[in-house]
Amino acid sequence: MTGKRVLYWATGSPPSWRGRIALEEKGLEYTAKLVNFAEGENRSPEYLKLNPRGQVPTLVDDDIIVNESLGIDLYLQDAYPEPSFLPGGKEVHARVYQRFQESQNVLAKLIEIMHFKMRHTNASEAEVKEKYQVLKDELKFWESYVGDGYMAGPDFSLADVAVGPPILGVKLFGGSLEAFPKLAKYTEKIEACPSFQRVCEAYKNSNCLGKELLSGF
Ligand SMILES: N[C@@H](CCC(=O)N[C@@H](CS)C(=O)NCC(=O)O)C(=O)O
Repeated sequence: MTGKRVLYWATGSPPSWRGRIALEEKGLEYTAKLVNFAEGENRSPEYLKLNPRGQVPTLVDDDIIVNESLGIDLYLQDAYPEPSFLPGGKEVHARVYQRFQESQNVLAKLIEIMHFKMRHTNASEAEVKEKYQVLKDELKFWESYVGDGYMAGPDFSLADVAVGPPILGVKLFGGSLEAFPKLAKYTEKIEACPSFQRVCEAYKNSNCLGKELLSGF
């Protein structure tokens, strides 16, 4: 064991936030290494050896390499069980696993809109509205799921590590959650966690594109 733990990430990347939040919540020491897309670092031969898709995040934990944000979160829960991201018993776990997987819908729809807006800067208002509606329809599910506590019950879990970032992303990328009062309250709650605060600050202090990308949402 050399104790080397590195998370390759990007400030404006909700999948990367998933990795950082999990590491922070586990209280693990690590180095966060920014991957500069503009300079093509994610396509460099060295990086492609770590992540053949050229994507972030990638976790290197000594001699173990993990790609895919949800894979990283599961790996960390498995390798470092405490503090646990799996509170409660079987019944709660069933909900946690479901929401964890289901969070991919929010992430995919968020990323699709962001790509659309970046590529179609001249899109009409109607086109943008139609795209926004897809994400709004998705968020309706989550508005109905979230209670007074976290996304899968009263305690913080893998579900929050997975879905917190894309939901918070709506806000950080300039959208409004006014139409989703429970989600608005939920984002305030997770934003108060030091782990989420750290990624929010890093994003806000970066010169990352996208801060107004969801304006009018
Ligand atoms: N399924 C991947 C998605 C990761 C992803 O889409 N990362 C984006 C940044 S948000 C990326 O690296 N894009 C660069 C590329 O695909 O070339 C995960 O969850 O880790």
